[in-house]
Amino acid sequence: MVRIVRWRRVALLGLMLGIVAARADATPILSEVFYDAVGADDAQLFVEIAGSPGTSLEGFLLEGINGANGAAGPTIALSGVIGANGLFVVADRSSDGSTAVAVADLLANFDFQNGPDSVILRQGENIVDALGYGVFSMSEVFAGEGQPAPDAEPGSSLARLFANLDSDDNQSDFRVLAAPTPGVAAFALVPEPGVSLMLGLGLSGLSLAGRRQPHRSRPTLRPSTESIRGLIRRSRAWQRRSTGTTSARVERPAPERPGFWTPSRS
Ligand SMILES: [Ca+2]
Ligand SMILES: [Ca+2]
Ligand SMILES: [Ca+2]
Repeated sequence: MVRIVRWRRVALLGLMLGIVAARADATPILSEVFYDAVGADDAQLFVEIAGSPGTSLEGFLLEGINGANGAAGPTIALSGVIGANGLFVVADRSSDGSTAVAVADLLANFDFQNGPDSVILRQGENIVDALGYGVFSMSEVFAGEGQPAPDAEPGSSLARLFANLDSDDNQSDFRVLAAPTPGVAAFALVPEPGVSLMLGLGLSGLSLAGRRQPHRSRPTLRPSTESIRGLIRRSRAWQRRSTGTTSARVERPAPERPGFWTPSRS
């Protein structure tokens, strides 16, 4: 009975991951926003967008929404195509046309405000993703999703835990990155339809993992991401043991079972 309860939890989590990942992959989303540099913001800021490689951003717009009064602007009309690594970086340029952003696919002149404010990504008039950050009072305008992300300190950015996972809750989807990473991000593996079904049935393990960028040696994963991967690794090891697999890897001592699988006792 205890084992059935555990499998149900794995099945539910697997199903949720499959659904969330598939939904996020269909439309470009915001993956990182850097709006407040140390010192002057000019030519330092960027917005990173994640989506399927080859997706055209023609017709998409980035826009700031002023938390004080809901006014829109700056508005940046996007153009270009999401690269092979699934990312596209819109970087602020200075008056001479240059930028200090290390990786840039499109240059534009913009400066998003410190929070409480929001940045939205829309396709025409249709808002496809939004990030609100900071503490909003009752009279201020939050144009993000769910609960706002924290306001990042100068020099820090707001980035998704996984660039392609979007639960439409800014607080849980985004974290503060002390060192912004334009053009680099961790992705969750999107299960194939058949694998999604297996996940739903509890017959397969969780299949989240960071994906390396082809042009980088290794993406920098923050502690929160590392702990998620560690949790998944431990889950897989325990799952192999519980299903009686006889692979060589099972011969090694199995680590502690993840805490969240322990059934609650009343
Ligand atoms: Ca700013
Ligand atoms: Ca969203
Ligand atoms: Ca990034």
